[in-house]
Amino acid sequence: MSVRIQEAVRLLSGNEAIARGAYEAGVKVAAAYPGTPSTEILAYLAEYERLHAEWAPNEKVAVEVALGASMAGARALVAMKHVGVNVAADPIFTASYTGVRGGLVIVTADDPEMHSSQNEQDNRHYAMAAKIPMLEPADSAETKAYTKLAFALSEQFDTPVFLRTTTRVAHATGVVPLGAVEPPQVPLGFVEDPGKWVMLPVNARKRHVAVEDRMRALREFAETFEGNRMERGDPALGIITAGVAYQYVREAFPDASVLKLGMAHPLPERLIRAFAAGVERLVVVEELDPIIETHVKALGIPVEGKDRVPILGELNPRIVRQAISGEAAPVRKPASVPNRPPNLCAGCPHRSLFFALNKCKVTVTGDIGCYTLSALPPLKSMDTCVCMGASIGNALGIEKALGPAARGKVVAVIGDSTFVHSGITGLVNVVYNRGFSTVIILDNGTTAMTGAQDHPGTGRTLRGEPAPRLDLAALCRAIGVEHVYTVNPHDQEATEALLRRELDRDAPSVIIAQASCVLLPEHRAEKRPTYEVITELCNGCKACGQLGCPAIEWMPLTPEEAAAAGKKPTQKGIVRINRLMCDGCDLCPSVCKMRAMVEAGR
Ligand SMILES: Cc1ncc(C[n+]2csc(CCOP(=O)(O)OP(=O)(O)O)c2C)c(N)n1
Repeated sequence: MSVRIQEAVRLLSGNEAIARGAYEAGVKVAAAYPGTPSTEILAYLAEYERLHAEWAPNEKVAVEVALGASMAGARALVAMKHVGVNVAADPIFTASYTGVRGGLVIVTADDPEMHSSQNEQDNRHYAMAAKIPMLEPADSAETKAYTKLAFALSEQFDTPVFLRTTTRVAHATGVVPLGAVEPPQVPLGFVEDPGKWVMLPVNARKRHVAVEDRMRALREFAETFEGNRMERGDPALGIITAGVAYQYVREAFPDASVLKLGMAHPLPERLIRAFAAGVERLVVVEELDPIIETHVKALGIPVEGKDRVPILGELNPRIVRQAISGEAAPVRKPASVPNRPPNLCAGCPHRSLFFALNKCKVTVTGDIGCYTLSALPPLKSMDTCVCMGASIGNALGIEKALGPAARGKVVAVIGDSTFVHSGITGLVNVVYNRGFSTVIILDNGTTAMTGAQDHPGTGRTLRGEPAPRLDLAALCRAIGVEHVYTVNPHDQEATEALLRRELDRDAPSVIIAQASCVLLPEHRAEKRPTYEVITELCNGCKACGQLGCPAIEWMPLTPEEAAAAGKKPTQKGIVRINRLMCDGCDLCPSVCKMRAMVEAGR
């Protein structure tokens, strides 16, 4: 009698699958800076005790740490969102030349549709520009398999390897077979090899030759890589596709012939020619830019692509069906759910800071974090937002353009994690180039926007262990800012007074607005009074509406209801504080002229 042993399987998200794949590949060092949709990869990896997993201050440092580990013979993984690759591009492009010892995998998690990003760049361009191979999985099982393969290819071809996911692949779950941990392939230890590791021009020129040889070898590999596979179907329609778009194609055209590409760079030319020769109509279905399409056209093969398939945002089976068949597919009625515009939490210290700042009537150069939500109504208090760290440079640029007229008129606001990520050099520049900018660091003690990750200023590591805490005030002083002050933004009087004083100053100054993010467990554990509205006093003026606090609710009244409540019949409603949401920040009483908002139970 034969006994069937069930292979262990798990339901994993793409991000969990990357962590599992890296673990099975024996990864020893993993580094990242958080960024949606990549953030959870490191959190999951940190659960495996055998390896070192860390939050780096930014993506460039994360890549440098991972490359160092690879130089020492360890397998290393670094993960980031698509725009993180912009920050890390400098070491990445030269790591392409140095190559690796231990396998080095760079995860780029792209965000078509910009669910949580400031742009929707297509990072397949990076693979071509940096001459680094790129694998592109379409589901969780493939994601785990490709992560392991990426380490093997990295060592085989002496190159970093990109693993590209998109939001759908990173966050969707699928069944993944688990495997055993592989033994290390490369002995640990740093081996001196200046021709490989010291990229002086004389050595880099030789390494460039090695890079071109490697790309030739990789092009051959791509021709037989089993992740680049033909699925022969009806020859009337042939579709070349990759990543999650493959799933949409299979759903929209189950009978079509499909060439699924698991490797985004380099592309398999002979395979593409063979596929094209066997179909009557050839279409490329890819999200974002026409990268495969351009390549196919460069081979002289007629193909349809972005003339039909949208270049913007995510695809889905309906869009794909309509693009290729031309038939208007029935649009499913979206589920009716209440509209919930993005908003700062009740009690968020950013709201208090921006409320005080609004009174100063200044131009606010902004940055990226939860506080960017202050750009939306009703606060509407941020005037720019470009990329992480840009606020301080933008403020100095405005100052330099406008000269003395800008004095007292421009402030930069930047979160604590963002300041450490890429704001420090901007502040160095303000001092060096004799600016008079006021910089506000919104220190809520966490990287709130991506889910409350630690950073060097929180005094805790990725695994929650104690770490030396970066002293932001001391750092700013060391940079040369003489005027550095800390204020609790919930103290409106003190905050407004400090803002006005520092805005007028003819020298750079830093205000650290320090109050905990309301979502941190230590903050939630504190007992604070909540607030309530004395209904008899509320005249429905809606002055509290300017705060945009989600705990403040508007209760409309009919003239009859108003009269019954002892109000003027013209009063349109009253406000109520949702005490389950109220965090007791004490901001709303400062805007209520009727003194209707009071500590509950008073
Ligand atoms: C180069 C880059 N890396 C990562 C991100 C994702 N991201 C956006 S803001 C942010 C940090 C937010 O933390 P902080 O500055 O402390 O502000 P908070 O959200 O806590 O208010 C991160 C990680 C990004 N947009 N760009």
